[in-house]
Amino acid sequence: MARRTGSRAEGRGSRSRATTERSSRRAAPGARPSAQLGRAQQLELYYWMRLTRALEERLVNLYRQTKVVGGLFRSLGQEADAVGSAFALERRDVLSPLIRNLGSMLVKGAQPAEIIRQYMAKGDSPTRGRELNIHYGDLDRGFIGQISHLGDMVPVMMGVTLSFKLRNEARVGLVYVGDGATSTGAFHEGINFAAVQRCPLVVIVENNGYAYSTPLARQTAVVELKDKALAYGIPGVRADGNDVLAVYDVTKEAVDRARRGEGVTLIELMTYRRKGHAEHDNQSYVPAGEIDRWARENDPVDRYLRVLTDELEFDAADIAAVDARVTEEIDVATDAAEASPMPEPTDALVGIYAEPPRIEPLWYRAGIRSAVEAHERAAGWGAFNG
Ligand SMILES: Cc1ncc(C[n+]2csc(CCOP(=O)(O)OP(=O)(O)O)c2C)c(N)n1
Ligand SMILES: [Mg+2]
Repeated sequence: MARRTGSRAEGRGSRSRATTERSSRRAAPGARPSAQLGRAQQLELYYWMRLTRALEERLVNLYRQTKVVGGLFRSLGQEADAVGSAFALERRDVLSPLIRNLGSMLVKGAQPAEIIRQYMAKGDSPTRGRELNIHYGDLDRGFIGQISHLGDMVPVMMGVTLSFKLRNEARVGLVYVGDGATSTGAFHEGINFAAVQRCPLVVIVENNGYAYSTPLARQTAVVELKDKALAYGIPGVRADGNDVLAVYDVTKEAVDRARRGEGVTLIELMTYRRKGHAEHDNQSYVPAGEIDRWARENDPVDRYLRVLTDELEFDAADIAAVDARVTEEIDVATDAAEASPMPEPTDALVGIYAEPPRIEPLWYRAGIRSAVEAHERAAGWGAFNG
């Protein structure tokens, strides 16, 4: 058991693999898309990863103060996967995030204050307290609202990208799935149809080793998830998900390919879930030492910091300026979210199926105070004419 765990950890552990992939990137620096990134963009990648981590750490503080109403899902150790991949998209492209893609949403324009409001179920949060984490979307900014059903966003994004193709729009869609989700029927049907239609879709499989408490080897006999691509006749590639530049490179190549009309690519990003499924999960099923080893040897933020300083020659002041900016932004966002009102019962009537909401002038209207009144109260609000 110990040996199996050890070898799995070694296979996933990736110090050697990471080194190989990092060196292959270095071997032909001009050939990879990341070689085209300017200095500001190189530092921006660090900013997004640091922002993601700081925001989640702040959410943990709020959770422990019982101010987060529902569960809290972390992406600790997976920040490079989310940020590097979303960074490869253009403004007009659309991604479909999961709970561990807070970083992707931030890159696409989600604001820390709205994320905190959302977790605190505030009345002026994007879902007005009707949803308790980050299951909300904004098509203008290019992120689609996620749903919990594993794999189901693959057929949805197949449809989204088929519409891009039918309209001759040069837009690309990116859908994230976990290792566990690759064993669902929806994943299979969605990717199969997207492949045969040559939809401009990139499928990112975040192989973080676990689905809830189930390790990969207990839920699929496939060893390398990239090999599932063979069944659909599309390219499948595997990359080091904790190397933000490698993630950017592999995603950018797939995005460019999709935009050229060459269809779907499946990318398996090797990473590790250093926290439990959610904050309540004590990870008792994880072999001793595994989490510490990943934290010590393969933290994506630490690794990129070394690239920034040792290879790209940023100095300590550049890094410190980003860190200070992140702290300031999270503090300001927290204050704003804390000051937001909780929803009123009548907020539940807004933005559902009928505009204006068909409410009867009954008791609950008397003395009504609604957090959304100022924001999106429909013109005909309260004018019951049924
Ligand atoms: C179809 C379906 N089955 C089961 C669940 C319950 N469930 C929610 S998250 C999860 C594990 C997901 O694991 P993975 O796909 O590897 O993503 P990760 O959480 O590791 O990012 C499960 C089983 C679900 N939401 N949908
Ligand atoms: Mg997983």
